[in-house]
Amino acid sequence: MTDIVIKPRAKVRTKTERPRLHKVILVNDDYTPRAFVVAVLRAVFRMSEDEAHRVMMTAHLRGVCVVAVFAKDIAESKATEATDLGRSAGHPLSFTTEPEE
Ligand code: TYC
Repeated sequence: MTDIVIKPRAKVRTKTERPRLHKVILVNDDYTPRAFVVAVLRAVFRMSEDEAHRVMMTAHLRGVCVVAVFAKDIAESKATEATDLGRSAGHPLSFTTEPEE
């Protein structure tokens, strides 16, 4: 009987890279009330009133603010949840994600 020989892949990866973390970014707009932004940050990202206020003001003054860093799927679902809360209330509030360097 003839043996079937399966050739190993030419290159075997020896290094396992950690999956990159993703930033959730709060984007400023001219319409969403400040108190609403703070409430969303508190509800979705479990921030204190002070912390949420600082993040909201940073986005308000600088245009964007990094809210938190998570694994990709968690960052994306939190950004979507927070953006949807704004949309449901008729606000253009926007959260985006991007990979960390
Ligand atoms: N700029 C908004 C206002 O003046 C408040 C605001 C802050 C909205 C941060 C979005 O990400 C934001 N009402």
